[in-house]
Amino acid sequence: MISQWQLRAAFAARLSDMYGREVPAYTTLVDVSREVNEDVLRTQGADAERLGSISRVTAERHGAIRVGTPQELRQVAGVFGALGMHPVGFYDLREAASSAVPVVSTAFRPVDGEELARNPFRVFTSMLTPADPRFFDADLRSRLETFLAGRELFPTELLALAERAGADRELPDAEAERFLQLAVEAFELSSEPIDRTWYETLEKVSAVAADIGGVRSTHINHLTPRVLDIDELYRRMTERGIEMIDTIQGPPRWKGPDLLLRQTSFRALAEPRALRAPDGSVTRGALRVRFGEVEARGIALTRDGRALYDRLLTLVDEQADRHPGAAWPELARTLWAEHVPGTERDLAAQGLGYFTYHVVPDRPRDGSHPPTAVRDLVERGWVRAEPIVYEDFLPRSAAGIFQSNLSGEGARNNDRQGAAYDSAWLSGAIGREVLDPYALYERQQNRSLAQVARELELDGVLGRSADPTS
Ligand code: OOG
Ligand code: NI
Repeated sequence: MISQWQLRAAFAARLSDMYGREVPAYTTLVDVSREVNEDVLRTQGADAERLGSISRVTAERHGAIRVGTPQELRQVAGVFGALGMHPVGFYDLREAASSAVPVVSTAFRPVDGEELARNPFRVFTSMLTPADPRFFDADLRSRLETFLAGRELFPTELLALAERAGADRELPDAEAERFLQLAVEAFELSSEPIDRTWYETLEKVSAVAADIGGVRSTHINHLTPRVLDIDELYRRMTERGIEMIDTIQGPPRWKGPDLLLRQTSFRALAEPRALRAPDGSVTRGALRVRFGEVEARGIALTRDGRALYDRLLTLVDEQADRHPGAAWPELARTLWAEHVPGTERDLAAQGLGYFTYHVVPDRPRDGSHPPTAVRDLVERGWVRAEPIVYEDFLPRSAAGIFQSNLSGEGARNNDRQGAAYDSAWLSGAIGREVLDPYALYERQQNRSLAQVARELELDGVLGRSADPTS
């Protein structure tokens, strides 16, 4: 029998092999990431593994895929459900992007600590929004919906195996092999000729819409390795002559703890694709839609921490507008130093970051009673705080990654009212609850506090709603 996590790890590894064959520059990115990680491990020692073991980080990937309809999203949720991955978070990239990115998204990922440690594979999954009149008029919407309704992304056999794996949380060897084969195939780039006129019609509205709704299949858009020093990676990729986008998205490089997520990518490459002209003839063309991305992960922030992050981004933007000559990362670094706690301890004490708490084996044993506040327990050496790594995505960074790799701005009519989507709508569409990432981190933190309370016999003092800031 092959368990869910083994299926997940095998799927991630096979997808990586497949994508490496399709996009050789991805292999370079993986190689350089590995070199950087080895160097960081050598210079920083155990500190380098504070946000995940080196074996987890080396195998860690996130994928990005794009589908067209709620039904396709439900099907893909079944495939990821088989791998023990659940929808977490709602991202509205229509709002986060200034150019035309007509999608709403979620991320499928494992949710509990043990599963994440085994293999944290996650997939950022976007769904097209043909019903949004800012992008699609009634005629185009109806043609698009008809086109999408007539295609099949996932064969019935795959969906049936997925359902079985989801229910049983494992598959017999032969079925597991078949499932993996079909699942990887479903995300390969198709060689079927693309109707050029239809693709171009959609491309005028949005390159993303064309990539999703202009073809009869789906494909992995990118697969992202995790690196421990993204600035160094950026330098080394540039040195190798690979053209990177202008920026690293997310928090700036600074002296304090790594927070949330920093990402960058290399520019979308021209890939040969078969195109069908109106007269039926097939020619070899090229499309630029797939790129290579890399990420560095930091500490998960609480709602307050995240509000601070969002506020600082706005502040940096305002200052950048006022001082057109100033470099964004420099402005950001200055503001960070001013407003963000420079140590993990202060992040925890101010309730800005998520941590798990653990009783220290060599705690004071002089007969004294432990203090009853989490902050005091940490400060007086009874309890140690370990950062919880951020497992999710950032809408503004995601929009930045989308945009920096689009060939054109597309078109959007902001005079029209956008179609409304939210997490509850998405849950209904998928037929599974879209989980709240904050609730997941909080549960992990609270479980560790409950354990501390049991071990130190502080039950009732450090209650279920233990607040590490108190
Ligand atoms: C998804 C872009 C967002 C990320 O890492 O933030 C993303 C896409 O291009 O389909 O992958
Ligand atoms: Ni990505």
